Amino acid sequence: KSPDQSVQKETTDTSDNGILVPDSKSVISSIKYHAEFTPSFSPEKFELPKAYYATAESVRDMLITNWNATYNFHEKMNAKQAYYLSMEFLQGRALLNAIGNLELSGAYAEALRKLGHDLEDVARQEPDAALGNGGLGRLASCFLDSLATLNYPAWGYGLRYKYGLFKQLITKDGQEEVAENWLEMGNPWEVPRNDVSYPVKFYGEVVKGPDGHKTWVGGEDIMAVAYDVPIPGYKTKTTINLRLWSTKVGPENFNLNAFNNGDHPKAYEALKRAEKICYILYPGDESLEGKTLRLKQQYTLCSASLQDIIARFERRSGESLDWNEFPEKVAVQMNDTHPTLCIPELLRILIDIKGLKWKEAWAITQRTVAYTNHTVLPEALEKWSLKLLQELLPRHVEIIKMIDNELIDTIIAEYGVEDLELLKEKLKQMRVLENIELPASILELLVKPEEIPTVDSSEKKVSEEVTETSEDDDIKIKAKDVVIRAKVTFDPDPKLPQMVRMANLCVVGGHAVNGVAEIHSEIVKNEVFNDFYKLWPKKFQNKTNGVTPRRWLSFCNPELSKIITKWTGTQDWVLNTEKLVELKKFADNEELQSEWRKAKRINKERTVSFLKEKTGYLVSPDAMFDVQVKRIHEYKRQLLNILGIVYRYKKMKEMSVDERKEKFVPRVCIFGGKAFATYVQAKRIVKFITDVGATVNHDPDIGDLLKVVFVPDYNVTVAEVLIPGSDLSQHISTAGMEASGTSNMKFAMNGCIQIGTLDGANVEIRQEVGEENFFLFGAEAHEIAGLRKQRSEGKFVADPRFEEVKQYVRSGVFGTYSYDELMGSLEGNEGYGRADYFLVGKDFPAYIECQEEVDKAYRDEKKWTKIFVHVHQVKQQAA
Ligand code: HBZ
Repeated sequence: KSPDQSVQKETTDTSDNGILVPDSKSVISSIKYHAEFTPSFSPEKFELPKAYYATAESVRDMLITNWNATYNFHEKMNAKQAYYLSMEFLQGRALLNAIGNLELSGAYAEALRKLGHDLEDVARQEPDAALGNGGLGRLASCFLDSLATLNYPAWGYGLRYKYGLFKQLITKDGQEEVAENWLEMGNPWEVPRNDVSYPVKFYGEVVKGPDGHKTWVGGEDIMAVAYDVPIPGYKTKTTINLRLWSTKVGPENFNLNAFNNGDHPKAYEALKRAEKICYILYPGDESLEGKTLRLKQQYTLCSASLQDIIARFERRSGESLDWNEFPEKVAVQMNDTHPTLCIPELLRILIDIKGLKWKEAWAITQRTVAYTNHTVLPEALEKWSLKLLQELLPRHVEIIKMIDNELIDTIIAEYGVEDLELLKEKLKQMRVLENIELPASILELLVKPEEIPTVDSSEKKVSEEVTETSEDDDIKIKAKDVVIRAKVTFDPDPKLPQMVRMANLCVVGGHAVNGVAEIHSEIVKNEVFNDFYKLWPKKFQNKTNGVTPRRWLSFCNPELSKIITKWTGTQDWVLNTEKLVELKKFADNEELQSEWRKAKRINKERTVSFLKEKTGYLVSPDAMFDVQVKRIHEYKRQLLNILGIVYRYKKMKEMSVDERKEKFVPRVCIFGGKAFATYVQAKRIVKFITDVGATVNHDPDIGDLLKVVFVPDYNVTVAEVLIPGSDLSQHISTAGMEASGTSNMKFAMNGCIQIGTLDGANVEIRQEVGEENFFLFGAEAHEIAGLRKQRSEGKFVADPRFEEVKQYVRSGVFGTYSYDELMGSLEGNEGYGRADYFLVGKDFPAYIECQEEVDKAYRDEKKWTKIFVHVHQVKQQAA
């Protein structure tokens, strides 16, 4: 329930609290007030940056009022609260979203007009809050919008990075990265909570008291300080909180003596070390430096958030505090494995600080936390070096070992000791700890008497040392010589690093594991975590991703929204996208079709100006806008798309003018997306796309028949322009590799037709929109392993068209850059690693044929518009 449903206001009503007076007159006075009293800008002028800031501050006043009401309401109700822990929140801009959700867009537009400004221009002043990389971060932000809208008692927890995702420049060399200082002009959407801070410790050691009680002492202490970002729901007073942590040190850590002695670097050392933690989103983790920093970030998020959550639980419980009630009041959802340290941290607090026993604390933890998996790529499943963890978080390593022991017990109980080889295999695959000997207590059960080696004195010494180390309520090491047996039976490989597998820790430590689309959740159950699924089938669930229809349709596409409201007769679809089904009835209606085309045209014209401004290319809105925007990754196969374009270009060049006009519809092929700064192959793909554009776009033979545009610095704001203005969108990942995709949903909601593989949420979108309305091609997930095997055995015979296109690229048509490495990766030449691992060659012929079908469909205007209307019905689970 909303905190105040009984007093839902019309937009012109006056609120009972004296601040909320959402008509244009009071909006004007609020903006003027902030323009005058917000000290961030000089007083003389009311220019755009200042207008934006003052407007945002006036909106923030309202949000804070609602935030306080929501907070007090949830405090009073003491309902179970959900906490979404995520290293990333890709919020984008807040102004239009906030006034849209508050239904004050009209009042603000009018107020600003009277003050001499246009709302859109004012909104454009806001930098994107890009505290995320891509889908995972944007999903977190969409969830917050929906949780608030649906009146859930829920908060997000994240980090307040000083520099969010880098700004991408496109130069003649491809992608260049520049730091993005999004906080430069201040951030009107955040409220620093100087009174909400928690200590976070690194390094140090664990000491054991006479009663066996463990305490983590010494090391380095920093402070995590809360910055709150109010998140308004749509048509509700509920305004939830996104609490972002920033890091600093207390004054006692400023080395005044060093400063007075002139050693300034030393004086600031601790401060810098602390502040550095929140400088940058996802620092490159190639170096040890980078790795330590990333781990510090993850632990800061987990530790500060859990301390905060626990303090709230204790306060709300008052006299009747009962730790077993914790999971009844608290749900912690981990957005991928990045916040896995929540598990040992909650255990540490419950055991070491609150005095609970292991068993009780373990049960509470498992009932509290849950894990969302977002990837099946083995290289993306996070692992941390045990050595690094041991150094940075010694107590957590002890706790992780205890969790590992619990798991080992479970595995032994499941598989028994009869077939030791099978058991060894399962232990090897499933344990949280990788390449680490088994604890002696467990080995005792496993090793057959005949395997006990003769013990010489040096080995005995080893065994005694190891016997010293372990202890705890439930885990007792029993026999010294058992450890020596371990060396025989489960010898770790000294050449391989000892690692902690975070995903396994999440699966063991939580009560639920979910994939993010039906097909992905099946892969999670049947492949990635199959052994765990067999142990705990009920833990595994599917939660297909969704996107908020407020930002991604209602606000970014007002033209289409008006039409939807007119034809469905209500605005209810903004809250309940199931209502969009109503439109199906009118799919053939000529009046609707013509309105629909007009709306699309307006959106395409907006895209034309945008592309001109960002790239200098002037494209024709008569052409089909064919768009692929997402992070650049080999599995997403931007390479397949661009090779398809190159093939098309080559064919055009071989034809007469009439022939090519007959065969191909004019297309503007738009790409956007960032490559991870150290991902060389992805950066080559960016360079390739821009090189193709540079040739094709200036080819007088081709004219408007084909244009290739790479939009620099793709982000939420760019997506809000490009998606409504697209005709066709591409979701063409190698089947089984894209967990879900979420832009596929955004495009569908905006009536864009899709070409795609049976991957991620494409599968469900296709079911929803109808097979005839989805351009499907390519190998299916269950075929991929076989196809790869075939390739590796040299049995793959490439289609001649694929050979032709690679050769064309190599011929130098697109400039002097050598594409040997890029093309070679598709062939598996020696030195290029995995031979076309993403099966571009295999799917190439099906892809270009499917694109020909798209051309044909586009020529039939009525049919195309009808597909638009159908495509639009896509169901939104997280609305
Ligand atoms: O999460 C994406 C998936 O690739 C996409 O299919 C899915 O729709 C989306 C939401 O569920 N995953 C990511 O965006 N992942 C990351 O951005 C990422 C960030 C830091 C990492 C690893 C992955 O360390």
